[in-house]
Amino acid sequence: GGPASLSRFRGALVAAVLGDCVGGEFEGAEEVPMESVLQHLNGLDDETKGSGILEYSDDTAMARCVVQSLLTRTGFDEHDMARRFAKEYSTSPGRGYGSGVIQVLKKLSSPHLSDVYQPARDQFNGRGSFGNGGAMRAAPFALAFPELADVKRFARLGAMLTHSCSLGYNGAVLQALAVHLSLQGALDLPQQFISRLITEMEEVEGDEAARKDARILKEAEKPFCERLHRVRDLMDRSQVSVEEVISELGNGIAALHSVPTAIFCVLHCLQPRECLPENYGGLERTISYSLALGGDTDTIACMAGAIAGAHYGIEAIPQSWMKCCEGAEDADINAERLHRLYHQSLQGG
Ligand code: R7I
Ligand code: MG
Ligand code: MG
Repeated sequence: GGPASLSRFRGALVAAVLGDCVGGEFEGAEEVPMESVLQHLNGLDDETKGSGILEYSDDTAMARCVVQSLLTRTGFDEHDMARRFAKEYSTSPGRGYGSGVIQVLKKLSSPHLSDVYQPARDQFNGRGSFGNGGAMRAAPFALAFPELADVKRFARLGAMLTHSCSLGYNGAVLQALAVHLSLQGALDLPQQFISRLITEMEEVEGDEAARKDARILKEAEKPFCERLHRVRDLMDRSQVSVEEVISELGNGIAALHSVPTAIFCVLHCLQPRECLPENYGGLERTISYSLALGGDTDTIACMAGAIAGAHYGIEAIPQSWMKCCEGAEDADINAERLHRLYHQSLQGG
């Protein structure tokens, strides 16, 4: 489809859920042979195996709250979104939440809370979390707001409800930007895509709070920009080993060690790769490659899935995968609603 087509919206939201559901199998694994990934994914085709349904984790649970809030409030409402996060956690606490964020979610359920951003600020001795929990649920912001400035602003605020460290919320901004650009068809020109992201993040990370956090955490002056430059170097090469990707970009639970990695997975899988089945399309390649990196597989596959899904569209998603992932149907329906909201705003409605 063309820029911002319905197919792209559906692809983005559904593939994010699939990445989370199929990635759960390998989360935390140090080494994941591609053979195991393909076996896991092929098993989804095999109905006779009765593999049952793959449940979604916190990544999707929180993204669903973001979607519902944006749709119900027809825009960003921090109180409503915070309430939904808290309610979701208290209803289903067993979705695999990060160990720190649980404290925030408990505090957010207090009816006496006046500043909904305060619990997040109290994390990790007052510096806030740099985990990827803000980024893993950032895609819907790109599907709700057509204007780039709104995508950046609200992805940041939405992440700050749980992640007040700039290395956490700027990961969310980067993820939302990547989905935004992909939705416009920007992945047709991969070099320009990565340059655009670097230019945008130069500005985002020029912020005083970001500079201060980077200093304290002994990171590069502009940590996400530095990683995006590494992504560009790696994507220019014909051969890259999984070990190099992990050592250059990471596969961990920090936003800095997972969002650029997810972006790399998408770029690397734009072309067929030797290690992947020939009959796989780009979306299948992206998800399977993300899993083979090991580490925070559900989250990296979820984020890569959203970016890739916005590029390839819903037609690229195998029916068999969709059928066995919890929440995939709901995501498809919600994508249509977000598409309507997005185009209403475009028309100034
Ligand atoms: O970021 P968050 O929501 O976790 C998301 C991850 C995804 O992989 C999900 O799939 C799920 O598995 O969890 O949760 P947080 O608790 O805010 O951060 C995750 C972890 O990052 C924390 O439990 C810490 O181990 C680590 N972390 C930090 N450690 C030290 N100092 C995050 N921020 C800090 C920090 O400032
Ligand atoms: Mg998870
Ligand atoms: Mg995870």
